Amino acid sequence: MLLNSVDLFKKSEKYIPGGVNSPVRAFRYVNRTPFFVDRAKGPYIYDVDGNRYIDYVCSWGPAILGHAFDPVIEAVKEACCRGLTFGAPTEKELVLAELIQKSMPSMEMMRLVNSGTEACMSAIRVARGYTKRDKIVKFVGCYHGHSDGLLVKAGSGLMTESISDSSGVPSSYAKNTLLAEYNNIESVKSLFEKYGDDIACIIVEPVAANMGVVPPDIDFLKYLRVITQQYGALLIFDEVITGFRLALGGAQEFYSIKPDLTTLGKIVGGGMPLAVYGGRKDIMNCVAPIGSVYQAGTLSGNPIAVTAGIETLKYLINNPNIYSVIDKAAGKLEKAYLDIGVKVNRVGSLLSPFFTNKQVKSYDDVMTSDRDCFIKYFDFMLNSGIYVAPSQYEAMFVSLAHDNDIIDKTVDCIMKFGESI
Ligand code: KE4
Repeated sequence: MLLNSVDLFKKSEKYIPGGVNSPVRAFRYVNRTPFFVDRAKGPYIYDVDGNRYIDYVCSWGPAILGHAFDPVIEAVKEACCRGLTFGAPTEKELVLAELIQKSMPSMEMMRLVNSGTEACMSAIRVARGYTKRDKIVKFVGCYHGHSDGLLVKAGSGLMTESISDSSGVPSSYAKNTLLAEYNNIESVKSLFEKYGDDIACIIVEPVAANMGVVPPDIDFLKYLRVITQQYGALLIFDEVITGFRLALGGAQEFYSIKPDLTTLGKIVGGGMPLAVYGGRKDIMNCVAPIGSVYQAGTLSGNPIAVTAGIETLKYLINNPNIYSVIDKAAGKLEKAYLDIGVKVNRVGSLLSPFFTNKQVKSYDDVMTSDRDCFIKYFDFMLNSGIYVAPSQYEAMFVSLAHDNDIIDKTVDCIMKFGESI
């Protein structure tokens, strides 16, 4: 007999911490046990208990074309028959790099890796190697993966679990991580006035999406570009979420700001374990084997993951109207939240409702959101067949598969929830 989610969870807890391979999946923020997934197709995700949900988590962003998108699946199937991994260069890695460079001209050179964590960790190491400086600036509530120096007041799963700094990170690592406030120019200015010549880089989510979605003030983003140039530090745009999400050229196209380095993940791998870091040629020339900054990986540029990435990017490049389609669809959801009196932040197909009376423009504003109300919302949506992120500090993603009927059903559900509060 096939086990149900409750039994699978109980059994998984014996072997895997929290029964899950990434904390937010445990549904602890919403005081529930998680469903276990059987499969997904298009806008839907199916659990092992026979339930079907409209999925707005989209695997935390990658599924911009919907789940199991046929052209990607067909290409991956064909690639698998040619071998899963070689540990040697393939033409496909070059093809993907060219597609990325064509979409994001600032990425003059790049390295393919296997996770956003690895991309951000490597980009910071390159920034330190290039500038010969140790300190970095990140923003409270922003999340750049789980490498040691970045688990300081990070967002996403740490906020969900109310962990401000992960244990196991030596204070000697954390001391080189300077913290500023998102959308607060003064907080950045004061750090540079005090440490400017020791700062290797700023790493920033150009749209914060790991404390819920908090859009940047454009003057804030522009200031980051100016202050880093002024002090000889590098600007790293962490576009793991925004890359290929806001536009083909990501947030750097959307806001017309050119970073020195960029990290990509999620969409760029089409749902497979693939991420990228890259940027100015003179900086990337520091990377081994041509430079002294070391980074390596057995499955870096894996041919199956690269195949999924190529097919995804090719479809996005050949169908640029997708971005206006998903923007419009997300706009309908935004209006529904506003109509029921819930605050909402949206940038393109990325959005988050907040259960607070404040306009959410900062980490402190996010923290005024009411968790009990969020849990009521999550429960209502899930019981209505709609799966949104099980945490206030995650984003909602709209995909090409969320067609008008799906969006209308979701709007109806949001309106009904509004009647219940
Ligand atoms: P990964 O190592 O999870 O592939 O990427 C880390 C990362 C880096 N930068 C940004 C802006 C990110 O959002 C992420 C990872 N995002 C979270 C969800 N917000 C992944 C989900 C999870 O941790 O389970």
